[in-house]
Amino acid sequence: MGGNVIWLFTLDGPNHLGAEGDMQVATDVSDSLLGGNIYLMANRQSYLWHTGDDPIDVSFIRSEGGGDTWSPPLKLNTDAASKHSYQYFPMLSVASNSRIDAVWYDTRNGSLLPPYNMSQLFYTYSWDGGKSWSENIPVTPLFNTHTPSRIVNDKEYQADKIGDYTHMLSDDHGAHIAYTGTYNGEQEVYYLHVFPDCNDNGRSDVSDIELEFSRDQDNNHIPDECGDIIGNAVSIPLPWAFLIILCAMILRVVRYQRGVARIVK
Ligand SMILES: [Ca+2]
Ligand SMILES: [Ca+2]
Ligand SMILES: [Ca+2]
Repeated sequence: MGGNVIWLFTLDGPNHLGAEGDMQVATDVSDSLLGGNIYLMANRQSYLWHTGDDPIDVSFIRSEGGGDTWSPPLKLNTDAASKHSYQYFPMLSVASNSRIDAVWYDTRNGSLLPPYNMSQLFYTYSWDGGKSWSENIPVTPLFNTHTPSRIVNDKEYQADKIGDYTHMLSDDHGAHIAYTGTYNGEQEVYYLHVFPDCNDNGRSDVSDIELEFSRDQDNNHIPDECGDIIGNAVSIPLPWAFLIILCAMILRVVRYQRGVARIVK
């Protein structure tokens, strides 16, 4: 997975007792071209980790070879590395139309100082077997993972553990999640429905295409008005694009001048 699956055994972390070995496995059981693929997702810490480095990320690997061969790991959280950034409690499931849904707890928008006790859930999805993914999408408000506190001998202690008591199942239109939150000052189980919505109309993009509100001429499950919408797709960075345009313009000017020179001769 590109690192160690660690135990977050620190009072400053979002979940004092966990989440060692929290690895999710999902398979595509459809008869599509992606059928038979196996996917793994885990929270992991870099092998080269040092104090002060980003403590943990969520990563993903895929197998098209029945588990005999695996892809290189891909980091699913796309925020910048930060010592304040905990991504943990991975959830992974595959829909019957081969979409992969991935969700995790994330502190990136919480406190920038210890304790890192404010988390929210983030979502991303893939339509091509995990080769490329949508942007990271926050799908819940922040909540305090150290709630409720408890009193022992008149001393207040934070909650030791909020999870990893989560579960997610996908259908063609989206994913259904059960997770623990603390919006009412105590640990409670919540239901969450997430779905791909690249055109931001509040309806699953699968429904948009089925109901013909959107076209999908290239049959990639993505409404054509969204383009490729992929959050981590390989794209030409702006400086390179600018450089290429500049070179093309220079080339055209040189060709034009040569043409003019030939005419003058
Ligand atoms: Ca991180
Ligand atoms: Ca939509
Ligand atoms: Ca499309």
